[in-house]
This record gives sequence, structure tokens and C-alpha cells, in this order.
Amino acid sequence: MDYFQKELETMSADQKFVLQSEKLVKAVKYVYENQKPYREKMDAIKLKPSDIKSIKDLPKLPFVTKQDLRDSYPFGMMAASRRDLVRLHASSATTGKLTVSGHTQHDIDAWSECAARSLVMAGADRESIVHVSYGYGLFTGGLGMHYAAEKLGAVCVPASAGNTQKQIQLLVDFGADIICCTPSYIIYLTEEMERMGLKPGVDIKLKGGCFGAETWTEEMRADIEKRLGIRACDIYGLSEICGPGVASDCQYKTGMHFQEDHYFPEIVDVNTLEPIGYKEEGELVITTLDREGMPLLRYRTRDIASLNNDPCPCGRTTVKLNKITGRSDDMLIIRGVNVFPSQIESVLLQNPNVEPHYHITVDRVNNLDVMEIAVELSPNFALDNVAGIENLQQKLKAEMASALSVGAKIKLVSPGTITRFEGKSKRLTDLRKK
Ligand code: DLL
Repeated sequence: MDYFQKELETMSADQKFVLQSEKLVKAVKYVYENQKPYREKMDAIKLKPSDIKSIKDLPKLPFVTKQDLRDSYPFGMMAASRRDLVRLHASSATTGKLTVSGHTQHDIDAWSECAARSLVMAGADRESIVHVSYGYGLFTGGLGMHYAAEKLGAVCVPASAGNTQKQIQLLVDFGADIICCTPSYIIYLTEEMERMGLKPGVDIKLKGGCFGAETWTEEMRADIEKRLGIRACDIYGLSEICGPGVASDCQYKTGMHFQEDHYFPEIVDVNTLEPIGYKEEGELVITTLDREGMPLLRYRTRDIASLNNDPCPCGRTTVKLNKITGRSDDMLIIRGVNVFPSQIESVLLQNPNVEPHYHITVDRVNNLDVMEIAVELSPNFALDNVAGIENLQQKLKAEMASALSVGAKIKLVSPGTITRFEGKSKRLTDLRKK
């Protein structure tokens, strides 16, 4: 099976335009009638639902922000009645209130179909055993991929996050061919499997994985693919829209196929908020085209990325989301220079002498920003090779300065000393915010 829903994944540009336009016109009317905070936004600019005639009119609509969701906590953005809602999810907020997301049965079905398309792109079919190590609960990773696996008709192993030894035992005993977890967790699992002497292809039968929920780089992908011998697909999503499966990689990795029959992407300039062209980087804005529970028109995700519309050898005609490079709110400003943690990861992982385990600490000393990057040495690197360690430190320092245009202190630490994560990783401590 190459596609889960071929007719929707390979629509012509004209078919797509008609479908998206019809859905948008309906969605705007529905939102205007059922979502008071958005109706007020439209009234404030004297925009009527009848002003939206096709998908081309999308930029006329006002944005929705995370703050709007917080202001209407918990249920102010729900457009469906309590009777029709079947599930709530919520995203853990680092500050303030949770952002709540409500779904009707229709919404769960649409989301599960999109995430099932992602599983197929990672190599799954009805015969697959899909091991889900994303956390189950308010976080959408676990339940999202679980329903996707069942929608596909595969066998789902709802392992959830944590208990790494048991996860490995299940992988060996059940022989799962597809795994779903964060990129940082697959690295952790791989390390443990290597330590236990388990061989990919022999003891571990994995062929592919859907890895997302956090930013990761091409270097990390190459590392995972090499160590496990699998197809490592990026999968994007957010609880405000649905969860995992909004967009994901196929085997060709030409960008993540965006499931634009349900979720429409735009990239806007971060300063002017005007839509920008393909391959230009800006903030990703998403419109749900047929969601009932909590429809969102022009939701500002804060994720920084670009789109591309190049043809993909897989035959899917959807627009593609290039790797997320960061969130506008995790961008660091170090002495006036914008730095994304993904740039740091990229430099580190190009060096075979260090491992993909690092932590960034930023502080202000005598009114000057200072950044320290602690990174684990590769287990093959002799810890008593003092001169070698010093050379490596200088090399990384120079590479970092050239890639980031700002200096950083490099601290090389022993293998296994940086905290591992079962869910989303936390690789940054910004002491300036205290
Ligand atoms: O992380 C949903 C998800 C679960 C996606 C499992 C993929 C796999 P939230 O907890 O609401 O939902 O966090 C959403 O995580 O706005 C991005 O900043 C980040 N994110 C999600 N996927 C990716 C990815 C889930 N593939 C937020 N690459 C989003 C980079 C990602 N960042």
C-alpha cells in the first residue's frame, strides 16, 4: 500500500482549489455563527462571511493567537455543543493556562485519517505492528498515533512513554516494524539497544518511524537512519489544530506533505504578518477547513518554517512543509544575534566525536550575554586524551562562532551524563529570564 487515501493525497491543483474553497466558505460561516470571539474579530473589521468566496480570500481573515485561546479558557473557542464534543486535549503550557482543544467524532476521524497517511508514508500497512511510545493523555502524541494505527488496520502497541527496558523487550518480543516517538527518545532507545548488544534487522525488526513533537535536524535524522537502518520520517502537528499528522515525510523526504484537504497552511512574514512565497521562511499559520469542535481560522502557530511546492517522486501533490527550524518563542537573542537551538544541533552533529546529547545554558554576566553548550563526547573518544579534548573544544568553538555569528563556550562532558528524555526534550536553560 503506497497511499492511505490516494484520491485525496494526489488531487490536481484545480481539484484542490475547488475543495479547499468550498470548505473554507462553509467554515467561515460556521465559525461566524458559532464562535463568539472570532465573530467579534470579524465584526471589528466589518468583514462578513459572504466576503469570503474562495481560498484566495483567506488573507482577508483576522488571525487567532495562542493568547486568544488562553483568554477564552477553557471552552470559549468551542463551536460545537457539549453534546457533539467527544474528546478534549490540552497542551501543557510553560507559563499560564493550558490551551484546550475540543473534538467531535468527525474531527477525530479526520485527524486519524491524516495520521494514518503519515504511518503509510513511514512504511506501514495493514500487516504492520505499530509501537507507540509517545505519551498517552492530554498530550496528543499517544492517542493520535494510536487511533491512526487502528484506522489503518495495523496492530497497535500502546506502550506510551517511559520504562525504556520494557519498551525494548516489547520491541524485541512483538517485532514491531514501525515506531512512533520523539526524535530524542529514539536516540535514547537506540543507545540502550546498542548497549544491550541488540542488532537492528536481527533482534529489532523496525523499518520506519514517525518522529516529531520537537525540532530536530537532518544530521539527527542521518544518525538515526544509520544506527537503526530505518526510514526516519518527520511528523508535525499541534494540539490546537489536532495533533500528530498535520504534515509528515514520505520516503523521499522532500518536505512534510501537508494534509491540506483538512488543514490549510500559510507562511507569513514575522514582522509584517503578510503571506510570503514558497521557500521563504516565516511563521506558519494554519486554518482548519472542516473542523467542528474547535475550528481555527488563521491560527498563528509560532513555528518558523517554509513551504515548498516542488513535485515529489511519491506522486502526492500536497504542498510540503520544510523542517521546522524553531519557534519564534524559542529563538534566543544572544548579544543581538538571533540563534535557534537547531543551528547549534546542526553544528554538533556534523562532528563524529560528539553525541546528539547536549544542553544550552544562557546567562548574563556583567551585562553581557554568555552561552555555554555542554555536549557529550562519543564513547569512542579516549577521556584521558587531554590534548585531543582541547583540540576538539577549539574546533567546535570555531565552527559554532562561524555558524551562529556569535561566540559560545563549549563544555565537553563524559558519555551518559546529559539527561535523557522520554517525551519532548528540554535542552535550554535561559538564566536571563530569572
Ligand atoms: O507535539 C503533537 C505531536 C505529537 C506532533 C507527536 C508530532 C508527534 P503540542 O504538544 O501541542 O503537540 O506541541 C506542538 O510542538 O507547535 C511545534 O513547536 C512542536 N512540534 C511538533 N511537531 C514538530 C516537528 C504535539 N515535527 C508544538 N518538528 C508545535 C518540530 C514540532 N517541532
